[in-house]
Formats: sequence, C-alpha cells, structure tokens
Amino acid sequence: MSLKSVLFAAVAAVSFAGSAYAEGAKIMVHDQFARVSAKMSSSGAAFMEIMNMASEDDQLVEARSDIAKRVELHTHMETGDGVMKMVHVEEGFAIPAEGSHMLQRGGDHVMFMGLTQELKHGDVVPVTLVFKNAGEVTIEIPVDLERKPGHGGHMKHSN
Ligand SMILES: [Cu+2]
Repeated sequence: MSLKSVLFAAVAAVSFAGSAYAEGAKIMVHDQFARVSAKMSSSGAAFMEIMNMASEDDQLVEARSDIAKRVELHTHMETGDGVMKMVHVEEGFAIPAEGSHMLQRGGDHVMFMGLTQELKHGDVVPVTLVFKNAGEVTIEIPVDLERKPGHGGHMKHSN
C-alpha cells in the first residue's frame, strides 16, 4: 500500500516535469503572410519560416483554420515535363532540431481550399499549426497581397 503510493508519487512527479517542459516555447514562427492566388480566388496559401528551438526534430503534421473548408500542407513538385504541380503532403514537413524550415512561394506551403471569407490585404487570420512533438501552435497570419516573391527565389515567371 505504502509502496504503491510512493510509486504513484514518483510517476506523478515525472509526468509533471514532462508537461512543464512541453510548455516551453519550442516553435517560433517568423515572417508569416497569407495571400490568395488570384483576385476573387476561392483558395489561398500561407508562407512562413518555422523555427524549432527543441533539441529533437519535429514535424508539422497538420494545419487548421476556420477561414477555409479544407486546409492542407502542400508542396510543389516538378512533373516530368518541367511543369510545377501542387501536391498534398500527407506526412507534413520536417522541422530539424534547432533549425528551421521555410514555407515559401514555389515550395512548401499551407493551402486554404474553399475560403469561407474573402482574404483582403491587411486582414489577420488565425491558423493553428499542429506539430508532432510541440503540439498545437496558433499563430496570426497577416494577409499580404502586395508582397513580391523573395530575393533569390527560385520562381520563374513566364511574363
Ligand atoms: Cu497548394
């Protein structure tokens, strides 16, 4: 009886330490913005730099938001004929330990499909990112329809 309560206390102490540790900021998101693919478009995308402060690799496995009927993690892949195509990445994106991962135009991104509201320049939309280790991280993403592709980007434009 007394041994059992000692064991219970030990287990409780360990799990308390675990959850306290999990509450530290392990994920930081930088320079996030969202845009629609075209005027009056029913889909949009969000881009950002995700930094993992933890000493273990993490994985962005899901994104959620009320602004769209479906939110998916997408990337661009080149099909055999040199055409870039968006694909849904089921397993999500790896965020290396003490490293970062860029979601950027022409690459990995959070895709909003079936927008439930118009995304206007200057709006701020809440999006919850779900990480395998760090859990849910809710961020606010400003809508930026004027941003040009970044310097040194790999985007090629036909016009
Ligand atoms: Cu996409």
